[in-house]
Amino acid sequence: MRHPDVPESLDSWWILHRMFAFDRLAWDELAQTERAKIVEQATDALNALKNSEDTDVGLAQMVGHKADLMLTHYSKNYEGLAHAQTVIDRLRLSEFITPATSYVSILELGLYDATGKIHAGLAEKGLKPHSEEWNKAFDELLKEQEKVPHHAGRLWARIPQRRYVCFYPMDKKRGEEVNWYTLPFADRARLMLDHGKIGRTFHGQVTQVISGSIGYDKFEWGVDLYADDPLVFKKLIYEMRFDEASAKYGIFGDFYSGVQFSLDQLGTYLDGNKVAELNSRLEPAMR
Ligand code: 76R
Repeated sequence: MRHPDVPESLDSWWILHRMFAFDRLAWDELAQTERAKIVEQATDALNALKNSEDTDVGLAQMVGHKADLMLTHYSKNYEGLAHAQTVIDRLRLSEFITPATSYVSILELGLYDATGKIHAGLAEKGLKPHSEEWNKAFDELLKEQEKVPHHAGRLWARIPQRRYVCFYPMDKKRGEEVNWYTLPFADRARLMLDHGKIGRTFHGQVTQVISGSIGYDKFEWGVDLYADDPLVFKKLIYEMRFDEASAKYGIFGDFYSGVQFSLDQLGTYLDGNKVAELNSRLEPAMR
């Protein structure tokens, strides 16, 4: 039975972000043959995680002291995240990368609008809220949301293959005076609608992946943004700050940004003679 104030969501990939510090000087001490072996072992393991229906993995070189390397793992089930973590931790590469921080969440598409419409539709039919009939009809209508093209395309989308990535966790404020969770449903739905409108003015310039993390991590959501130009992050996030949902209710954790690179560039990243590239030509289907 659902609390009437709760918006539904469609949930898909389990997501684990892992940030590492990389000991570059120790790596540089290694003989070329040793490096090659370690890169090969890591590349094979990462390839297995990437070329699977059930999992995906993304690599990014991060800028700033908080982390050097970010791995983004997607999995169709929670166990898959546990597996991915173990796979990485037993690599020889792990002697050179130290976990700095991590974030656990699940991709979600928020359904304020649809939830409101479903509630209204069931009320029109005269069904008693939360009766057996109501619940059944509700579940069926929610299931249909998965098939709406706008949702279907994003629900199980793989990690966006765009050069720049920005990740940060956020909450909606629960203060004594200002509290997102005590706002009436209709007000929150309106605010999210406005949020979506501002967001859509950046459509095409940025791919956003919102994941819910209540129950798994410190904040309530993880926000991943992917773009072909890093300046887009500042422009978008700044503009959002003026939107009521963010201006009044948004609370943010640390921001992380960096460049995504292709799996076959792992050796280039580790050797560090140039910035590893994202070879999206090789991965068109995953864009
Ligand atoms: O069109 C749709 O169906 C999606 C509408 C939409 C929802 C439901 C949407 C659009 N977002 C939604 C939900 Mn978003 N988003 C953020 C941030 O920095 C900040 O101020 C906030 C961080 C950004 C930058 C951003 C961008 N969004 C959410 C939620 C869940 C809230 C809930 O359920 O209560 C959060 C936490 C959140 C945060 N949002 C968009 C964007 C952009 C760019 C879009 C438009 C995407 C597009 O059309 O391409």
